[in-house]
This record gives sequence, structure tokens and C-alpha cells, in this order.
Amino acid sequence: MDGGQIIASVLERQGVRQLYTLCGGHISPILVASKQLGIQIIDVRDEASAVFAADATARMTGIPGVAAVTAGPGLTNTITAVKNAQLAESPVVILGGATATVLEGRGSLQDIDQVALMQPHVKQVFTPRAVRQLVPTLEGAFRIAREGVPGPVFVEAPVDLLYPEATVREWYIDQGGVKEPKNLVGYATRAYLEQHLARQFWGAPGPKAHAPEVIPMMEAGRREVEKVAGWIRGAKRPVFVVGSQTVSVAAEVPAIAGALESIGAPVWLAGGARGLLGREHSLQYRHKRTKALKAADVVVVFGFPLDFRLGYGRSIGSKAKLATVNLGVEALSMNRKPTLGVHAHPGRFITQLAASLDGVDAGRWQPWFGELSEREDARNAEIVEQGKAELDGVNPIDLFLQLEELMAEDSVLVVDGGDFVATAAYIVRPRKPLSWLDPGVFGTLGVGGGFAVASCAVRPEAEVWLIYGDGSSGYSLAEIDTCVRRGLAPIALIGNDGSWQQIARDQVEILGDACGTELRRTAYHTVVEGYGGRGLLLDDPAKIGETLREAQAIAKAGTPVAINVMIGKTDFRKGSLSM
Ligand SMILES: Cc1ncc(C[n+]2csc(CCOP(=O)(O)OP(=O)(O)O)c2C)c(N)n1
Ligand SMILES: [Mg+2]
Repeated sequence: MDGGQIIASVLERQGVRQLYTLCGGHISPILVASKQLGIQIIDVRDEASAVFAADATARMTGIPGVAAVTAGPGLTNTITAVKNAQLAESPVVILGGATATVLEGRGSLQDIDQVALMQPHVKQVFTPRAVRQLVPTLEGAFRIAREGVPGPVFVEAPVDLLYPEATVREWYIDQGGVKEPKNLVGYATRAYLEQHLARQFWGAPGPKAHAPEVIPMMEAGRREVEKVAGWIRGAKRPVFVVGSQTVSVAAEVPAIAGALESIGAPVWLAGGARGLLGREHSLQYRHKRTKALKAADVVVVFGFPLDFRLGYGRSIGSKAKLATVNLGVEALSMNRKPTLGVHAHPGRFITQLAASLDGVDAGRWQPWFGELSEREDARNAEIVEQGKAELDGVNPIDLFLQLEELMAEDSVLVVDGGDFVATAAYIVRPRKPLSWLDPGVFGTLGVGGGFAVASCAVRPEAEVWLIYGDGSSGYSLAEIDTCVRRGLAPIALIGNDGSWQQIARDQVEILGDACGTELRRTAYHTVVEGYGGRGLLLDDPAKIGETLREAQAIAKAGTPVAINVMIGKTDFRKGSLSM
């Protein structure tokens, strides 16, 4: 077995089904060997997309996503996506090629200090330097990615660990010109290289790959569970905020949803936890979270930091009892000291709470539910009204209200953009758990192509909606080409306002100049045709329904499709600024 085959065997044992990559000589053996083991090789058009795709795969499956990129620029191109995965707490294994071990630091092609480059953005950097180390190193990388607060890890695999020993020997000895030494220097060099080779290949291939280690979900102590359960029993106006960490163990998600239902408190779902309770649920609220938090007497924030999205903790009334539950110790008291910080897996804590609360009388909360529902219904009615406004172009609210009706039960929603996607987030409801993919706290534009590629690969039966701002689509529309080559068929919905609108809105109002924020009403539907997909233009509000349905049919038949929607200006998002 060569190093490429050894790495592939670990991937297979860890349950990896897709390997995202953009090729390079440094990583060829990993790609070829993985393909031979039946792992799908998905070759994208930008290394960032490979890592975004690996991130999305991890979020949907709970198994670390894997991206293999070549040395030097292949790796530097991933940085934004790696940082995004770190902040989204997504377990990703980045396999990076590297120069041959004997050439390190000697000016070979694409040789840079990759360890220093990656260190700040990952949980750990792994640098195997002998073939026998590959299996334990990689298995360690997979474990670290999943353990504690999940996140990305980087494994640097020098090219001479990946090819067969005979090939590497030929590079070093034959091509190195020391096969038949002519003088003392030649003999010394040869001896040095022989010794180096022996160190690298001694004991190879090393141990066989094992099944992934079971990492138990971190539990809270009984006293913490009892304490929060006691608050909930005595609460008049409880509020639960449930964030992405809660759903990090995919297999446990149905049990966690069941536990939330059995507790019966009102729930706001955020980030990757959206869809946890299905399309609609009597416990789930989507609007007026801040109002509810201000009025609540008990607030439990599960797997979500007290960051800008919760007003840095100030959104929660100062008299409320506040529990934060998080895998990260620092997140427990970020910006505000909670009444109780619980260092545990928030999903597990929900099931622990439900067990402890068995038989809580949720009926007592009827007046509170009534108040919340009134506000929720009023906001929904307001949205429907705003959707009726006639604009100069398609009304995005009308578009999403219709999409909400038409979208398949088995859908995945990917969002990448500013105002257009924020509008979508208000209106479109994920149908199931683990079917909503947004960048996360880093707010990175450009995730869309990679996320959509992964969604189609991981859920081949699903209808994948890629909701793009026109500005954002420019980063990754080239992944339509990847989709065509790999038989993946997302539906891209591009909100074309000829603007980086979310930025333009405030820049113009505060500074009086739109410079740097203007785009053209580009023919993105033609662009995707060039890549081999189908493009539809939607500029007539009367044709929203038929165009959405046409796109669904095209995607169902296996062709990726983009709808270029000429949207009109609304003030729906006025006044919302995230800093
Ligand atoms: C990589 C990156 N660059 C810049 C930004 C800043 N930014 C946030 S929203 C936005 C505008 C997005 O424009 P578009 O995708 O067209 O959506 P719109 O707001 O127009 O609906 C920008 C530039 C960012 N979040 N990420
Ligand atoms: Mg725009």
C-alpha cells in the first residue's frame, strides 16, 4: 500500500463518502486511491469551494467533511473557508499536499510554511513524516475534529509519503544523480538519502485503519439539570433559543426534537438548528425574538453564543433567569454572565431536561403562547401584505411566499447573500432538520457553490435551492460547471438587484454615496448556460409560479438550473444592520 492508499483506507473507515478537491501533483495518489475505494471524487473550481463543500457535508451528516488541496496556492485559497468552518464549529479535515520531505525549505515549487499559515484557523495541525504514521495521525485528526467544540483540522502530507516507495526511491536516487556516485560527496549524499528513505518507509504501511472512535456527547451533571428543570417548572414566560451546536450529532437529532416537544416551551431555532421541528410546529416561533426575550422570565440558550444576534446578551431582560448551554467554556459567559452556565452538549442537555421534567404542565403557559402567537400572526400577515406591493420588478417577498408553497418536502436550502437571503430567511421554512445551510457567524459571502454541490452529493434525492444575492453569486457560480460534470442538479435562485444592496442601503443613507456597491443587471442565466446548465430569466411578477415549477422540473431531470430574478426595490430590510 502506498501513502495515498493508506489515507484512502482511513477515509473509508471513517465513513467518508465524498472527497472534495481541486487537483495538484502533490495530492494525486489520495484522489486515485480514494476513487478506487468507491469514494466520490468531487472536483470543484476553487479550493475554497472544496472546503465549503466539506463543511456542508459535515453539518448534514455529522461525519467530518474532507477536502484535499494541493500545496502552496491550493492551500492559501482555502483560508476563508477554513475560518468559516472554524467559526461555524464544523468538523472538517483538510488534507494538504506538501513538498518532498528532503526538499523542505530549499526553494522547491509551492513550498511555504503551511503549518504557520493554518495554525490560527484550525484546532490542530498534523504533520506526519513517515508512512507508518499516516493511519494514527489521520485517525487522530478525525477524532480532534469531532471532539469538544467541533472544528477544522489540517493534515499536511508531503508528496513523498504518498507515492509508492519505488517511485520515491527513483526520484531521490536515480533522478537525484547519486545512483552511481563518482566521488565522496556523491557517496555521502547517497547514504544520506538512503537513510532518509529508510526512516520514511520503515515499518510501512503501519497499522490498519480502525472504525471511528465513539465520542460520547458531553452530559451535564444532575444538579445542573435539576436546577434548570426547576426554573422551567416555575416559569411563566419561558423562552428557548436553540442554535447549531444542538444538532451537531446527526444521529441524535430526532431524539432531541422529541425532547423539545415533550418539554413544550416556546422555541426560536437559529442557524443550523432551523428545521429541527419541521416546517411548522406549535412550539416554534420565527419572529419577534427580541420582544419575547425581553419579556421572558426564564431563558435557556442552547448552543448559541450571546453575540450580536442576541444583542450581546442585552436582548434578554435583566431580571430573567438565564442558562447558557455550550460545548465551549468561553461561550457560556460571552458578553454577559448567565445565572447558570452549563458546559455540556446542548442537544444532550435538552434530552436530560426532558427526562427530568417528565410531566411538566405546559398548559400553564397558554397565556404566554397566546401573546407570542398574536405577535407572530401579526408579523406574518404584515409580510403577506408587503408581498402584495407592486414594485418595479419582482417583489422578493412575493417570490419567497410562492417558493414556500412550491418547495418540495425533501428540500435543502442554501443561502449566500445579503438582503435577498435575509428576506428568504424570514419567509422560507426548512422542512426538516439539517436542511438549512447558511455560512454561520463569519457571514462569509461565497459559500453557495460549495454548499450546494455538497447538498446535492449528500442528498441526491433532495431538491436543493441555492438562494443567491447577485453579488454573492459571482464568487461561486462556476460550481455549476462542477454540477454538470458530476451530475448534480441544484436550483440557483439569484436575486438580481444590480447591487451589493445590504451594504448600499446604509452606505447611501449615512454617507450619501453608492460607490463600490453598484453592479449591473448581469445576465447570470446566460452565464450558467455557458457552463452547461440551464438558465431562466424571471422579470415578470405574473410568472413567478410557472418559472419556479419549470426550474423544479429541469433539476428533477438532472440538469442544474439558475433563475435570474430581476427584483424590485423594497424597504423590507430597512434599518437592519449587523455589526
Ligand atoms: C467575503 C465577504 N465580502 C464582503 C462581505 C460584506 N457584505 C455583506 S452583505 C454584502 C452584499 C451582498 O450583496 P448581494 O449578494 O447582491 O445581496 P443583496 O444584499 O444585494 O441582496 C456584502 C458585500 C461579506 N459578508 N463577505
Ligand atoms: Mg444584490
